[in-house]
Amino acid sequence: MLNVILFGPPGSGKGTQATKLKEHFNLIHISTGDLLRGEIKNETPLGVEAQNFMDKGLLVPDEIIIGMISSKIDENQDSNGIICDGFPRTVAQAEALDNLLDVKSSKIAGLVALEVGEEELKTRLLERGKTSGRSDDTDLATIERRIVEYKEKTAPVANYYKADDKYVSVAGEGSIDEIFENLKQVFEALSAG
Ligand code: B4P
Repeated sequence: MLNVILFGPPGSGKGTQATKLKEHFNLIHISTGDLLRGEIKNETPLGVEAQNFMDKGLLVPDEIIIGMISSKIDENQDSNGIICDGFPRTVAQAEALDNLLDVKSSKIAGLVALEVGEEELKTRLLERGKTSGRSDDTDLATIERRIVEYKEKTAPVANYYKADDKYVSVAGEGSIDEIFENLKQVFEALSAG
């Protein structure tokens, strides 16, 4: 199985590129952001709780995310592999993901980090906020809070995978197609082992 984490700060293009990569490599795309927005739309208890955090630009508590990922991985046991988009976002989530895959005798092949400068992130998210209806994209202070959360809680996840020699960095600025071509090469190398 080819299980890859697509990693990077908010607005770095994880969701955009995961959609293209899943088609090309026939993988399952699991996005915790999309799952949470689905729960919010359906007004479930989980969604109501998550929205409080997301609207403030904060990460949703690990217990909620780990439960959600666990059921998604169970549903997709027979796939060629998984693109993890938007998780793990904390070291606790990374450890939980390793344990979930271990039970299925599977593992993460690599973490692929999209590198994008902070000004570009803010521009992209504010631009998306004009049309997305996402409350976390419309307010600059909330976007800045998300970037701080990333630096404090999510960036350390890269070190967790660096220690295992599973970290690959890719430039995330440029055209969507250019970045996709570079990512394809990285995924091919990971799939060749
Ligand atoms: P997510 O839904 O994961 O999304 P994201 O960080 O906003 O963005 P992504 O990097 O996927 O960017 P995209 O491709 O869309 O998180 C939202 C919130 O959910 C979090 O703040 C948190 O509260 C919560 N959450 C989610 N997962 C969690 C977890 N595991 N633990 C705790 N909390 C969690 O691209 C952004 C924009 O840029 C788009 O408009 C796109 O068109 C544009 N773009 C992309 N590539 C471009 C390029 N090359 N050039 C120009 N524009 C580009």
